[in-house]
Amino acid sequence: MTLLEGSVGVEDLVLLEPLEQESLIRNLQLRYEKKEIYTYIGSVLVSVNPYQPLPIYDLEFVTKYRDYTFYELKPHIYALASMAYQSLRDQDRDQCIVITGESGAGKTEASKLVMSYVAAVCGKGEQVNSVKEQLLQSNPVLEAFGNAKTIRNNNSSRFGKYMDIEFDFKGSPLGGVITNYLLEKSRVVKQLEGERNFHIFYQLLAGADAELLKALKLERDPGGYAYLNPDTSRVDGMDDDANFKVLQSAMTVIGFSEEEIRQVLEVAALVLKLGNVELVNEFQANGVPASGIRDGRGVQEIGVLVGLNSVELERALCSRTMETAREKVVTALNVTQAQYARDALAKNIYSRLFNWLVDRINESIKVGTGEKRKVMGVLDIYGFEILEDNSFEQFVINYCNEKLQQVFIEMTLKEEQEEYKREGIPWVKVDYFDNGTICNLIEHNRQGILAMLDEECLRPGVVSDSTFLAKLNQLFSKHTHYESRVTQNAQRQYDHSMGLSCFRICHYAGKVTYNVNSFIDKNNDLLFRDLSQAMWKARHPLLRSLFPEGDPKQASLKRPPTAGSQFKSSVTTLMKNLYSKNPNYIRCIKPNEHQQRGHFSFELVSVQARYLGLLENVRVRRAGYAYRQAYGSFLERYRLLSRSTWPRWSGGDQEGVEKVLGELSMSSEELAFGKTKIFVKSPRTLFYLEEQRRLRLQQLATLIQKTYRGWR
Ligand code: AOV
Ligand code: MG
Repeated sequence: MTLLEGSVGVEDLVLLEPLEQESLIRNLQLRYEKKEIYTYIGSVLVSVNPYQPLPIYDLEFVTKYRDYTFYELKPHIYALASMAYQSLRDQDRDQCIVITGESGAGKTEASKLVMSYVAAVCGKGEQVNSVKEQLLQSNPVLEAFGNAKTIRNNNSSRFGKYMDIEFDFKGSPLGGVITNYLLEKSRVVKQLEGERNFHIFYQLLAGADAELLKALKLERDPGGYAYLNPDTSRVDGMDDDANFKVLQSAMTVIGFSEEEIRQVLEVAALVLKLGNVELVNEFQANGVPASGIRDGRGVQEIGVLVGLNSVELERALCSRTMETAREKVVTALNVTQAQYARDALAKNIYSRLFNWLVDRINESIKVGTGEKRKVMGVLDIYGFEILEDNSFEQFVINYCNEKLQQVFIEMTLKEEQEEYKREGIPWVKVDYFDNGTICNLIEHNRQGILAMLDEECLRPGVVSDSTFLAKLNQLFSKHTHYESRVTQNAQRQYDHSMGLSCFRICHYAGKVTYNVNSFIDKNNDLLFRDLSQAMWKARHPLLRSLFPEGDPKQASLKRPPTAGSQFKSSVTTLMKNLYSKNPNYIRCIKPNEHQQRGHFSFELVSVQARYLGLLENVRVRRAGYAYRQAYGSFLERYRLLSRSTWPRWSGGDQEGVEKVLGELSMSSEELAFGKTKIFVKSPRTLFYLEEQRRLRLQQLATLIQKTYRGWR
């Protein structure tokens, strides 16, 4: 193991001296400049996005990392994947690999590297290979429908993903299960300047042959679609046409029939065409504003495409039926309302299509019951977000990160504790920041912010974002992690700079101000019944199946769960899942804002290091004993420092280590002798050892040279 390579910084941040934010970032920078993008914190892997292809992922590397243990080679994502896989196969411990970091930091690439490594080393044979192929091909499908170009990342995942890969007792893959979280569906109808809609739309327009386009009633030019930003139809280095072929072949490998692929594309086309349905002002006979459709051709084409009565679709878009126990009242929507309804429909169709795709992939890769299996979970999920304007989406994303941090600290400490116990070493108490109160503030069943939001959404009478905020202000005025314009912060001060419609949470990673505008609406996530009923009437089997609640026979008036409570329950399930497994962490960092190779922004990385809690991580890791090593490996490295063990030693490993350290007269407080490992408290001791070793090597080299000369 190489600890101190001088110019490339330390390979393990646990060995950093002095340990501060500044030296930590400098160390990452030093390494990054030498194209060493990976660094450890104990068993945690920190990865800085190189923004260039590095020659470190080919088969040669796979083999190398398969055959060596964790610390014997340079830090690498393969080392982490290898350790996880071996521990799963040989020690029967289920694993999870948690990948976090902000947009563009390299999470998705990391998850693909882990998957491809595992695929390369696990099992052989035709059957096994076809399972591997299906698992790997789920990526291009989910990316086509779930990724988009954003300002921060040309291939940004707009959903969170957790994938369990299941293995048999020998370690050969059997299949898997994918869970997706919170697709950013607002993108379907609107994108920021310089951003794109989901890749699929451009892939379809660029890649479909003329015949398919005609059948889907589409024009090739992306400029003709209201739902696609006009000036950003191309992305540098991205070939939509080629990717469309990749998508089709991936779907085929997974097992989608030609008919299914066709229907999926028809639904995607439907979304594009909905965007072009132009709504205009109309007035009813009594002068009340209503709305209508400017040009009937679009709606007619939609009707033909998915087997819908176009008159009915128009009616569903432009009016709303209110049902009471006794009667049905139809009211006309004005243009704004009708546009809202149209966009809500498009977003709903698309996000349901996405969920359907995930379900359909799962159907193909799922493993039959009965067989006992080992599981490796891979989580690729959005990191902590602080934007200029933070809304409901940031709120739930940051909540998820708060939970992940909690799991992380608890599991890291637990693992330390267990190792000490295994090795028979007394536990040293560690002080750390416990974010339990923040999690509670958000998720408490009755008194959490999410519960308050649900309560507002379900309360009869006039509810609004501001009544929701007023409630929070009242309830949490004394909470140490909650602030708003009308509540005092921990220093008993009012913050007048905060907007009136905002509240602020002091997350573990920093303070975030959320604007409550549209919280209620986003949490409700309701689609007018008229629209779901219209969709259900379509003759298109896939489209129809996406709107089961449109079936009048099914129409119970039961309300679907709110977006917030759905998210909370999926986060809870996720956490349970993670707690049941042995965790492995990959912390991804984005070196600059420009997706540029070779450029390392100190400030930007500092912020991320804070969000990722890296310093805290090193502290926790170092709180007891910074460094531990099996007696054998330790002796192998340092035995040249003692006359008793060099050049020959025939005693036991532990005894040898005792000899070496005894001769160096180390303070006994610095060391603990476990059952199989030696524990070293401070990195300084290790530096000392390394320095002694370097001097000794020099000495030996001179000696050899002299002897050699003497011979001549
Ligand atoms: P993300 O998943 O963390 O962002 P990606 O994994 O999509 O980030 O990485 C962004 C881009 O960085 C990729 O498209 C690659 O061009 C480059 N990149 C990342 N990792 C590597 C690597 N190991 N080697 C070479 N290039 C890399 V987001 O999905 O936006 O949160 O929502
Ligand atoms: Mg991603």
